[in-house]
Amino acid sequence: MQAETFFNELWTDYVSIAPQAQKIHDLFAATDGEVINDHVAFRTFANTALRLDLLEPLILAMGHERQDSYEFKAKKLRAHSFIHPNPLVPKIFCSELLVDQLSDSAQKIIEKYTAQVTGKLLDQSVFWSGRHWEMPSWDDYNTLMAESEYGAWLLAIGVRVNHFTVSINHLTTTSAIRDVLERVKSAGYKVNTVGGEVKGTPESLLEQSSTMADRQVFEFTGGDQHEIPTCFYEFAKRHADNQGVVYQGFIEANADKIFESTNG
Ligand code: OOG
Ligand code: NI
Repeated sequence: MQAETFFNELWTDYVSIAPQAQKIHDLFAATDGEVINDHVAFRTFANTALRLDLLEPLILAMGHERQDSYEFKAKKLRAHSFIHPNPLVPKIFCSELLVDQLSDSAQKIIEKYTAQVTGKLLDQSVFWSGRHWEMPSWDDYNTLMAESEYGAWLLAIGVRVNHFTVSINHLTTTSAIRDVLERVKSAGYKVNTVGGEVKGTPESLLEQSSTMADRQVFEFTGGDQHEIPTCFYEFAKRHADNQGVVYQGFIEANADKIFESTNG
């Protein structure tokens, strides 16, 4: 599959549950021309039919290469990032919840829903075809929430893009992340303030910020309707090192805080 088709499919699915992203995108497109996407991110459950090791070949098949690996001990996550030889093709950050580190009751809930995935053919459409199991019950969602916000989010939303990322380097009216944030905030969107609005520094070569996730009402199995966080939009400014090479990696300490954008 062409990377372009892949990212177009992802965008369509993403803005259907994060309409704020389309609006913010259009705000910048109106003044800055084409908005370039730096990366997208996926979340998944380890030890299931959608574990990271099974999703990775689908990402590599588009020409991406494994860039780096990360661990988030407190959140019980691990992740890989992937970069494409064509610098205009967005990078991909894919994390997974280390399910076997959760309590037995949390593991049972995850097993109950993810067992519905087994046997399905895995192709790239897995990333934009919504949740691959029935909507959880409100009880199961909350039981998981008590142990892992990431787990509850993933159970309700599924393996699909949780954010696209505006490349500030490619904007034409500003190159400062603070300007971008002011514009987003004055348009009425909430920004993730965990660890400060801007994560990272020019010295660490990557500055990142994100909105707080959009919210949508879902009908949980059993009939309860509740509004829960869906997906968010990120803004990334990459800096050059002493050799003039623009940093293309991710930073664990930043990522740890970006994860919190669905926690609200
Ligand atoms: C991914 C968080 C990490 C980044 O740019 O460091 C990330 C997530 O929220 O699933 O996107
Ligand atoms: Ni990100």
